Amino acid sequence: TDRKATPIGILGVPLEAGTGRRGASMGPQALRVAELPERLEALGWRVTDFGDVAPIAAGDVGRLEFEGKTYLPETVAGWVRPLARKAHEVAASGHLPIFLGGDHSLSMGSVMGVARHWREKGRPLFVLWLDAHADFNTPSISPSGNMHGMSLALLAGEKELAPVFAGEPTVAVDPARMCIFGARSIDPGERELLKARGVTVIDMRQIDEHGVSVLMRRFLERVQAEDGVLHVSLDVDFLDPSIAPGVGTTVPGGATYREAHLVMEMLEDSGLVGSLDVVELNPFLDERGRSATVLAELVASLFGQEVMDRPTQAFS
Ligand code: 4U7
Ligand code: MN
Ligand code: MN
Ligand code: MN
Repeated sequence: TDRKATPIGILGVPLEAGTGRRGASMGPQALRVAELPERLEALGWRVTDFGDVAPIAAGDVGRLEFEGKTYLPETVAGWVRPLARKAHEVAASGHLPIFLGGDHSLSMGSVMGVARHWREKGRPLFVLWLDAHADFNTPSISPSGNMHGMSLALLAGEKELAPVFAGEPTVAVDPARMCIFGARSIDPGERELLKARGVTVIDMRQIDEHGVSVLMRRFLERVQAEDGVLHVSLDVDFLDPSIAPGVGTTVPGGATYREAHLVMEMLEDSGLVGSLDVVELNPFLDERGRSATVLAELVASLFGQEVMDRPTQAFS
């Protein structure tokens, strides 16, 4: 089937309340300035930019519900509730959604909406979390209280985070179908919770030892075997800070330029990707647009940009 028959739908999410610092709200615009949509059009995709999501009031998510252990929960809830609705709408209208962040708490909404769509279609949803972090904290174990470090835990259905969606069920994705890839900073409480929930964690040590391609192939084969569809959540800090400094939470020892592109190229070859988040870009911390440009290039790779046509038929 021709993947490019599916139009791409872009949604900006200028949310920064999930982090401890300002600037990520400028991310969607910086990615547009780096010509992310135009690069996809040049590859033959039809692209519609649906503009930026607008937040609503979510005063019912009091600080009290989280015992004062989270930072701005009502603001984050006010963004991710309408985002989940919009994400479902864009997916249901036959678009392949790309969410431009904004901090990583936005994935609470993007994945929630996309998950509803695939549930209706009867396809199991897998999540590939490309990140230095696991984002599997809950309010009671988080060292910072920042909600961008809690999104995957919410999506796995952790009860403590249910007030974000007003107590509606939040098991968007079976934790056994989550794969964190590129991890190198996991908090002690998170580590235990990840093990208890059965999340796959591929850390940088494993990537050093086996290489990106073996590890990616292993995961993609699982998705394929279950006739699944894949949501990719790309956090800028997956990349080494030397190639992408425009992010608030740099951790040394990240993916190189080529490792990251190889991940994208393998994802493209798999044909399994149904939606994408590009999150945590902080243009205020960037150097002359470098990080925004690297991200736009990576997204192009994920949607078919290649150096040479690969003779897949002849050699497979
Ligand atoms: B990001 C952290 F403590 N784990 O919870 C936390 F190290 O979306 C960082 O991956 C979370 O950038 C980083 O605050 C969230 C911290
Ligand atoms: Mn993250
Ligand atoms: Mn629907
Ligand atoms: Mn991160």
